[in-house]
Amino acid sequence: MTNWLPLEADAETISRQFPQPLMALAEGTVPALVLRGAHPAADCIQLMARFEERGYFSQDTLVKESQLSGGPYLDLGTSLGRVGADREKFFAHAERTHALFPRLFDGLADPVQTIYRNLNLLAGGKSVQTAKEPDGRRYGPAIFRIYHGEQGHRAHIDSVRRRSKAGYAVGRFTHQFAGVLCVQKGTVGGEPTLYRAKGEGEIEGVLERGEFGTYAEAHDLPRVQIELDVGDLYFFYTENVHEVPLVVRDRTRVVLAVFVAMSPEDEQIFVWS
Ligand SMILES: O=C(O)CCC(=O)C(=O)O
Ligand SMILES: [Fe+2]
Repeated sequence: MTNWLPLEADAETISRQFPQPLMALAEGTVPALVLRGAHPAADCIQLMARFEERGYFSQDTLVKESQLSGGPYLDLGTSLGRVGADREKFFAHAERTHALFPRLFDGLADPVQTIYRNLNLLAGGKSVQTAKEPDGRRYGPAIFRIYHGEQGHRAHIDSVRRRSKAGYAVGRFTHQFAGVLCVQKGTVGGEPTLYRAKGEGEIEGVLERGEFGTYAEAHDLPRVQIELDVGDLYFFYTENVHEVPLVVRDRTRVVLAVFVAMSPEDEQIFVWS
């Protein structure tokens, strides 16, 4: 149990070690795949400057906290969890994100491409694409999450399949993961913690009651904290309990995140936010 450690390597090396790297995450062989320096740090810094210039960090320009999705933190992009209750609104919002992102990244390395390119190398030959419905409507490609001050993300799991979001195509897949690229490193200690515990059975109630911290201590659950530097990218299984601690940050944490869904027997891997 003590050797539940992230695998740190580049995508090619990881896929030589595991023919199906995502299944190694789903089966809990490793808690996370950590790709250091996946995106140029200089481009992350320039992107941050662009955000500040355009006022994207002001509390009023971004989608605000929703208790339903484990906030508080701010989003720049389209969140199925936050907007998906209204399908029309969700797909219209996603189109605006598809229009905005290329303008945002103009002249810089595209961080969405960095995530998709690396995921492709970890896909075990499957085809990676932004999630879409049978009628062709696209989901958001990725989302920036901005953690100011004391913001975080309480212990939770992410599973569209289990939350059965009213008939969304991504609900058909067996396994769900996240990919997270660090755009600005926040205060140390506020980095995500992953637990070796699926959010099912008695743990569901524990999460709902907000008692997971005590439970994890009492059961001595294996856990890892993933410390990221600017440009580092990591992937993990979101059906394991995880959290972004609510520490006091003197530096805002900014990440670009995607969800990823796959089934062993399905040739497609869907990516969305
Ligand atoms: O930011 C992270 O590292 C993880 C965030 C997370 O769990 C989520 O967005 O659902
Ligand atoms: Fe999550």
